[in-house]
Amino acid sequence: MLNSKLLTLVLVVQPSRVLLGMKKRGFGAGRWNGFGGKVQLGESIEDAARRELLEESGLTVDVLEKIGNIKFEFVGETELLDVHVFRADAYNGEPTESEEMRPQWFECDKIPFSQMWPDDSMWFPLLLQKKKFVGYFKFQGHDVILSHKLEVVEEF
Ligand code: 6U4
Repeated sequence: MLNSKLLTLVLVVQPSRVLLGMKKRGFGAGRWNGFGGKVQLGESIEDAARRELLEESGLTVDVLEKIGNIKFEFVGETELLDVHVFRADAYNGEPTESEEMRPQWFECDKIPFSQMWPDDSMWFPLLLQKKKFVGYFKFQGHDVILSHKLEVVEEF
């Protein structure tokens, strides 16, 4: 059995643009991504999502909508990543660079998929259309997807 590690990922979406952060260190460094990280002991998943968003981007949000759940398996690793994806359509504060992330707005038709995790180009369109989804991606290394499943769901 694979152990699973709970992670969060928050995308702040405006009518024509989305906020991404360039990951400066750690897992996924060098890629644009949403803001998130590990859920701590005793913390709810949504509280972790808010904490990581604030730590990494300087933003707070009133409403976070749970929009996706993606599980990632990496061949040769014993840990499955269980990533809970949230969308926020309004935010407070100004995006601010942190030690971990450099935030930048991207127009929705200019999302830099070639500099993102390769799964993102598959589920981002669903996120932007506000469709809830569940996915599973099996990776070889960090660049190659060996197999995947992705489906739209009504509820989680
Ligand atoms: P620390 O605690 O800073 O060492 P780090 O190892 O940098 O943590 P962390 O906590 O930032 O990792 O978590 C990784 C982040 O990357 C989470 O928000 C989930 C996200 N992530 C992981 N795999 C992903 C993938 N394939 N596609 C994607 N996001 C992914 O879009």
